[in-house]
Amino acid sequence: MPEANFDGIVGPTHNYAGLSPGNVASTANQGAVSRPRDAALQGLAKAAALARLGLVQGWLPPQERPHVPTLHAMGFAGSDEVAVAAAAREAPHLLARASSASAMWTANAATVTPSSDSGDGRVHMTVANLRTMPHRAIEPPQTARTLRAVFRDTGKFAVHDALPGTHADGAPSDLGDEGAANHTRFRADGRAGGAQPGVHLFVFGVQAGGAGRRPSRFPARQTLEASQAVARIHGIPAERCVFAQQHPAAIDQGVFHNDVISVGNGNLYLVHEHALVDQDRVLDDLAAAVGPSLHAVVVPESEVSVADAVRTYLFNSQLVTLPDGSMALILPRESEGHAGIARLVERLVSDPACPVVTAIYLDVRESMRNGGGPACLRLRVPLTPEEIPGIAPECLWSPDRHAALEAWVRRHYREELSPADLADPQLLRESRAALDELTGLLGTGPIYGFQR
Ligand code: SUG
Repeated sequence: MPEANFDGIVGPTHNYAGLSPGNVASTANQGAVSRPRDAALQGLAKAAALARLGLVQGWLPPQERPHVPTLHAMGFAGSDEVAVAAAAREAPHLLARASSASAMWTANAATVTPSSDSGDGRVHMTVANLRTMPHRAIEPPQTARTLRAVFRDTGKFAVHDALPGTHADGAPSDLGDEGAANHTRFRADGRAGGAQPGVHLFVFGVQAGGAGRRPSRFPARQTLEASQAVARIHGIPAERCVFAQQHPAAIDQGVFHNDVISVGNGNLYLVHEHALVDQDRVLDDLAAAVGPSLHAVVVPESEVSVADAVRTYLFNSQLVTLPDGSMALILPRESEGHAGIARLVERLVSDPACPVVTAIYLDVRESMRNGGGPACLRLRVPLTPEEIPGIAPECLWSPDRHAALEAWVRRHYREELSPADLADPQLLRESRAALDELTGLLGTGPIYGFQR
């Protein structure tokens, strides 16, 4: 069974608001004019490309934005239109936070444990609390509703609410959790499905309570304690978990998630030499847990610098197992033409000991300009064939539904959007009309607040 990927459909308010300090692209493109229609079509084209390689492919719908309940909670009272207009006038940055299409990066929706690895034989998902970035911290409740509507057979799937992002008194908790972007599952062979047990690498940026090393410039979003909590909730045996710290210097250079500096699948791990603290020890621990078939490719700074990894998103490629058991590397277009990356890819593809047989470059430029590459745009869900019927069928890829979604995007999405356009009350109406129709297309039932 090849792996399943669930891509986030880019929402109609996709824009560049510069909301993520520590994410170099987000900061650099603040205020630029975005192209929501292109963004959504690029995402759908990526999903189609993966489906046509023979992988199980699905979609997860966007969230409702602007999120009026967030505006109401901040004291912008009145009707939806009045609240948006008041926020636009008095606090445009708060309106931008409530309007981000950031739920498109579904690698941050949840951490997933397949049924072969969990305590009770179900697929477990813990929704990420995303508490470090205010515009993302509003995602979890809707993410939980969405995942429960899509992975709807509770005999097969357990969707856990996000870890508490705040204490009872409202103070931020230490349990920052960014989901699958900091988690990699390995197996002794190259396969990716959920039928055989795996080994789980959880990468954290910092320890709660201030112990240990931490970055000095940019926030560390994932805490060790959050990763440990997820492993506990999912019932993964301790001997199948490895916890490792992201290098603080990497975070300070813009590696805000571990999937910006390493990528793994099956028995293959592609990792930059400066990714982790005590990296040699971590690789030894992984090899001990996975077995001698683990194939680690350590990419030196001299071949691809950390800065170039951040600029090109080489490590945010999707590394996927194809139906014949070989692997493909799906890279962002931005990494094409880099001499070091070209050499590395050539080495991977020509090495008979390395399962990668092909490299495919795809265009997800609109998402990349906000710091989201191919791997950010999808939630990986290792499944068994028996679990597929437990998923809302219209959320799974088919040529007809792909065509219907493309037509839906063309009908509803604006060609361009500037941050100033977020004030337009018509954008709220357009977005709701689009999402209302989408829940019909994807057969999820009414999942949004405005529908209830
Ligand atoms: O959380 N960007 C996202 C990008 C997430 C990428 N995901 C992974 N690496 N898995 C983030 O920083 C930018 C939004 C803005 O600035 O308008 C943003 O949220």
